[in-house]
Amino acid sequence: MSNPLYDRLFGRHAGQTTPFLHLPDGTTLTHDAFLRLSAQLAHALSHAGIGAGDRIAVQIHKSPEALALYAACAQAGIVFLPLNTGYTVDELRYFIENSGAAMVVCDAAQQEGLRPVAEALGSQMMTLNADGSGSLRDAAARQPETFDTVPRQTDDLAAFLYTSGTTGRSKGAMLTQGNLLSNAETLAALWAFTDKDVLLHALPIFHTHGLFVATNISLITGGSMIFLPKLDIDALIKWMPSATSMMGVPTFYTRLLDDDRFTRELAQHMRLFVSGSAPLLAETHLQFEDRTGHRILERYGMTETNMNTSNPYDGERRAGTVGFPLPGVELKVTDAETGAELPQGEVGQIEVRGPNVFQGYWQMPEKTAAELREDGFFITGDLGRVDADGYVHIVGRNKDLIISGGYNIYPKEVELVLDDQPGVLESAVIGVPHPDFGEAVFGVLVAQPGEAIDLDGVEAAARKALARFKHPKSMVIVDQLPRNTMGKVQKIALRETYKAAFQTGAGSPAPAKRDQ
Ligand code: MLC
Ligand code: AMP
Repeated sequence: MSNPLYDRLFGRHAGQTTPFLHLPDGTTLTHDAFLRLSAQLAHALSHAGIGAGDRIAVQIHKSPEALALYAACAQAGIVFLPLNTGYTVDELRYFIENSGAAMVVCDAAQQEGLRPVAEALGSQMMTLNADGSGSLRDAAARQPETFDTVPRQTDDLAAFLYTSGTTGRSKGAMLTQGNLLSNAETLAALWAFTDKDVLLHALPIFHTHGLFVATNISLITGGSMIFLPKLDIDALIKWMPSATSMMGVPTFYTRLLDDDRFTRELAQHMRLFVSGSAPLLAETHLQFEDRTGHRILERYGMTETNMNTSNPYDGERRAGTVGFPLPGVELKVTDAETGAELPQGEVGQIEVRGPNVFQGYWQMPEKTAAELREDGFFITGDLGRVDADGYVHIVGRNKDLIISGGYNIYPKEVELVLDDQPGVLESAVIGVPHPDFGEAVFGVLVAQPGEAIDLDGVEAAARKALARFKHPKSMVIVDQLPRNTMGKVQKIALRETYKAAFQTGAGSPAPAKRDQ
């Protein structure tokens, strides 16, 4: 019996002493060494009683060991649940509880904070630190370097990725082996990846982009990755001469363009630059071409669907568009009210169907039914149109969502925290243009009659409750929020009012202030 995900991404490299990970200290981990490490981790998990179908919640820094844990889960049939390293204990409690994770793997620094959460739920705890040390690694060190792969099928679950919800409650998107494999195979072929490719990898590995797009493509083709812990422009510039390709969110490209050392010569040998997870401004696309002669290849995806569309590898990569539906993926633009397909060229909600589309939200049948139609089309919540040449344009969102530096923030989640603070009557959280992050979180607060709001106190509360990237980068206090005749807060009007809030100094947020 086989295990398609493990066999096709990992197992095929057994015994191969070709490089897999080039690390910042100049060392290299081969495919074979990586697999031996992952087999040891699989034994350690199995020894702890974690087996096929169990979930493990993982909040750890990017490291070869962290990636090997993903491989170990694939080999042992365990459902991998990676979590943003920025999440607070308050946020993690929900994910661990909701997923029923049998084990929590975290950095030692988080262990004490998370222990009560894990204990209350009966989840085991192990640690894996940024330097690869920790109790999981210790347990693995004593184990054999081969592991009997647990049989799985393409429709077995491989991973849960939590995506925030419009009501403030996150939903666990269930992804099967087949979902991940179909996308990896399609993209590797479409973008002409081979075992000669060296991918410059500075994305986090707890989201679709860094894990399932970048890593799975490298694995399926047998290429290697320059595996950097995070985005650091000095490191990107240092390592670029050794790379053939790079993937990043738009902030990667704007930061590179802001650096004079990023020259045509530095980028000349590169084969491919890919952007996604947030809109790449046409202006950035054009500036990049002007500077380097390369056209960034923009693609469009989401947690629930992996990748849906891509600009062509050979052919015109059109600025401001996300290209064509991937082979095997159907895309239609529909009327949000009726669900009827709209004529070509009209703007409506984007729906997609294909082997990439997830199975639904974990234990949330109503939410699944609301977004995933019975005929298999998933309602993305993005608004777009298809032009006469077939290019898809994303023109907006039908969901109240902010995308900041490629991270999603649902305003409701932030508003719930702000509304809870002393002196706050209500709040509205909006996304406004930001030179570095594309969009940034901006909070508009209204005080209770006769009361004052302590903005420092509000910030302190946000620090406890929410990951840093979700915090308003600036807040204002106003007398009242603009509402329509139905009493609904007019966020469009607020976005218009505060659209220049971050346009003053490059990247530096305007100070919190009272708006008279
Ligand atoms: C960091 N900060 C952010 C932020 N990242 N704030 C808002 N949005 C973000 N994305 C905060 C930090 O906590 C810090 O706060 C301050 O901003 C400055 O931090 P920094 O050092 O400049 O940030 P940096 O570490 O360089 O990170 C920026 C980034 C990173 C853009 C490189 O956010 C990143 O790697 N984003 C990629 C996200 C991603 O992979 N998305 C894919 C999702 S999958 P303070 O106050 O402490 O100073 C998906 C599907 C698809 O969407 O299609 O791919
Ligand atoms: P996530 O939930 O983190 O997977 O984010 C998915 C969302 O990111 C999509 O629904 C889009 O709104 C947005 N997105 C991803 N890629 C692009 C892109 N190339 N252009 C515009 N928006 C994008």
